[in-house]
Amino acid sequence: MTATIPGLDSAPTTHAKLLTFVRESAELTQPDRIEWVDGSPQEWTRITDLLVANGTFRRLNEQKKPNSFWCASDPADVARVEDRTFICSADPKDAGPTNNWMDPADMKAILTERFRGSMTGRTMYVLPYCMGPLDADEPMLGVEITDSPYVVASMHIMSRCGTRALELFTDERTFVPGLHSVGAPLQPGEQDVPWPCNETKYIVQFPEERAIWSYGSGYGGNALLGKKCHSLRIASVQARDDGWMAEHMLIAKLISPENKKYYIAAAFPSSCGKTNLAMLEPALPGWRLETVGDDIAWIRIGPDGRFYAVNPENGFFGVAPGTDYHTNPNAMRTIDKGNSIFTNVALTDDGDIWWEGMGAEPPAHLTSWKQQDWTPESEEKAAHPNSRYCTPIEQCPTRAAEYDDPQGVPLDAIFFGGRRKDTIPLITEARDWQHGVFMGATLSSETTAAATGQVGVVRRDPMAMLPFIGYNAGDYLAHWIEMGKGADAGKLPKIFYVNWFRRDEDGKFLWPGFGENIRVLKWALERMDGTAAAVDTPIGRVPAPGALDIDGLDVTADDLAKALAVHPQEWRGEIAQIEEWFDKLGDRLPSSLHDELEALKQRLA
Ligand code: GTP
Ligand code: SPV
Ligand code: MN
Repeated sequence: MTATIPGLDSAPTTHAKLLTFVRESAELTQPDRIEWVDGSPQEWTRITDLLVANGTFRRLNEQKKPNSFWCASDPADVARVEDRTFICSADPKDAGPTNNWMDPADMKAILTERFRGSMTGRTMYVLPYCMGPLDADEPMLGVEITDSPYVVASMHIMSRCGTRALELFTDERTFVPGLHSVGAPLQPGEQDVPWPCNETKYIVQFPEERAIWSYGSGYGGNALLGKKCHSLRIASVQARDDGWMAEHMLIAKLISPENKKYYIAAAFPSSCGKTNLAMLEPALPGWRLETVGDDIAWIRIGPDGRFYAVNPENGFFGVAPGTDYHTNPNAMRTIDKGNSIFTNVALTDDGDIWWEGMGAEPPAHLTSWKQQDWTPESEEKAAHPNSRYCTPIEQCPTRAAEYDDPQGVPLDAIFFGGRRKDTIPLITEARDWQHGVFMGATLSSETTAAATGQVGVVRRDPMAMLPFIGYNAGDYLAHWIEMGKGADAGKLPKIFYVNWFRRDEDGKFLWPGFGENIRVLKWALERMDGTAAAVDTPIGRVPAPGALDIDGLDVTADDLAKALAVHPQEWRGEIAQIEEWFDKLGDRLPSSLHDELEALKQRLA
C-alpha cells in the first residue's frame, strides 16, 4: 500500500536509518506524496508560491519588502504551549519537577493514534538540516518530517537545510528525528484552510531516544523543530552527557573605542530582550557591536580551558512589536532587505507590514493580524504581541564573521537578565562562578506573550531555560557548577545579572534601554579589566556612584539611583520565593547553591 506513495522510493540518500524513519512516518501518517527538501532558491520560490496560492501567505510589496510574505496564523495557534510540552524520559525523576512528564510508551501510544493518517491529503516534506556550521567536526544533524509548507519555508531561513545538510549524513553519524504534523488531514474534496492546526497539541521530546514528536501546531517554537525542541531540549540532554551546554542565549562581540574585543553571551527569558541586545547599536561613541546569535548558544570548553559559544541557528525569529529604527535599527535593516516571513503582524494598505511600536504614528488603516479592518481607534492591537519576523542572519548588517565559525567564540562574560518591575537592579556583578550560577539559578521574570497563558506573572526561570531544560532542573544546575570546574578557573566568563525593565511608581521604565544598554555593558567590561568602581551589596556588586558612564544621557540622578537600588525589604520577599523554588528542586539541588542562599540570607539579616 505504502509503495504507492509518490516519492517514497526516490530518496536522494541511502542513509539506512533515515530511510527507515521516512518509511515508517509515511506508513503511519499516510501523506498523498513525499517531497525531499533540497533547500534551493528554486524550492523557496515554489513553496512560497504554493503558500500564496493556498491563502497562507500574502506577498508583500516588492518595493518595500522584496521576496517577503505576510502570514496570519489561526488565532488559537500564536505561541509556544508550555502546558502541552512534555519531556518523556523513562524515569519521571529525569524530567524533574519543572517539566510535564508521561511514560514514553504511553505517550507513543497516544501520539501514534494522533499521527495515524494525519497527513492524508497533504504532502509530507522530509527536511534534513544541520544546526550550527556545516564544517563542524561533528555536524549537528536533524531531520524534520512535516506536512506544513510554512515550516519548510521558515526552516529554509532558520537552519542550514536541504542538500548541503543531507551531504553530511554518513552512516556513522546520527541525527535527531523530528516528526511534525499540523494534525489536520484532508478528506477527498475537502477545502483546506490557510492555517491548518489541531485544537489538541503535543510538543514531545524523548530524551533517551533523542527524538521529537510535535502535533497540532504550526507555530514557531512548537513546529520549527530545529529551534527550541532540538537545539535546546534535546541538545541540553546531549550536552549534559557529553560535557557541554545548550543555552537560551544571544552571543555578541563588543569592540571598544580602543579596539579591544570582548565576546559576551546573555540569557534572558522569551521576549525579554535577547534579539535587541544581540543587534544593539551602541549609543556611546566609538563602541561597536557585532552579532553572532540572538537566541541559542551551544557552549563547549576549548583546548585552552575557555568557554566557546556557537550559534546553531541561521536566521532570526524575532519579536516584532517594539522593533523600529529607534529601538533596533539593525533588525529593521535586516528585514528591509526582504527574503523574510512575517507572522501575525499587521498589513498596510500598500502591502507593507506594521506593528505596535513601529514609528511615532500608526497608519490610518491596516489589516490586523486577525485579518480585520483596523484603525487607530480600534480597541484591539493591530499585531499580536507575539508576532514575529523570520529573516536570514546573512542579511544582518552587524553580523560577525565568526557566526559561521565551528570553533565558536571565547566568552569573556555571561549576562543573566529578566523582566522585573521591581527588586532587581539594573546590573549586579557576581563575586565568582558559584555566586553567578546562583544568580542564574534564581533568575526571575514576568511571563510574556511568547508562551500561552497569563502574562506578567513573576516566576523563577533558571538561566532563562525553564521551558527548555530537557531533563531534571536540579541536575541542570549541578551541570552548570560542574562546567565551572571543568574550565580553566582563571578564564571562566564573569557573570552579571541585568534588568532593563525596572519601573518607577508611575509604571515608567527607569532606564532608557536599547542602544543605551551599552553603558551597562561597558561598566561590566571595565569591571573585568579592573578599571570601574563598584560597591558591595548583600546580593552582589553594583556600580559605585559615578561609575556608570551616563555622559550625554537624559536620565535623572534619582531615576538612576532607583534603577540601581538594592532594597533589603524587597529582597526578603524575594528570598521566600527562592526558598519555595529550591524546595521544589528537592535533593537534586546542588548543595553549593543551597549554601549561597544561606549566605545571602545572612547578609540580608
Ligand atoms: P524571544 O525571541 O521570545 O526569545 O525574545 P527576546 O529575548 O529576543 O526579546 P526581544 O529582544 O525580541 O525583546 C522583547 C521585547 O522587549 C520587545 O518588545 C522589545 O522592544 C523589548 N525590549 C528589548 N530590549 C529592551 C530594553 O532594553 N528596554 C525596554 N524597555 N524594552 C526592551
Ligand atoms: C521564544 O519563545 O523563546 C522564541 C519564540 O524565541 S519560539 O520560537 O516560538 O520559541
Ligand atoms: Mn528573540
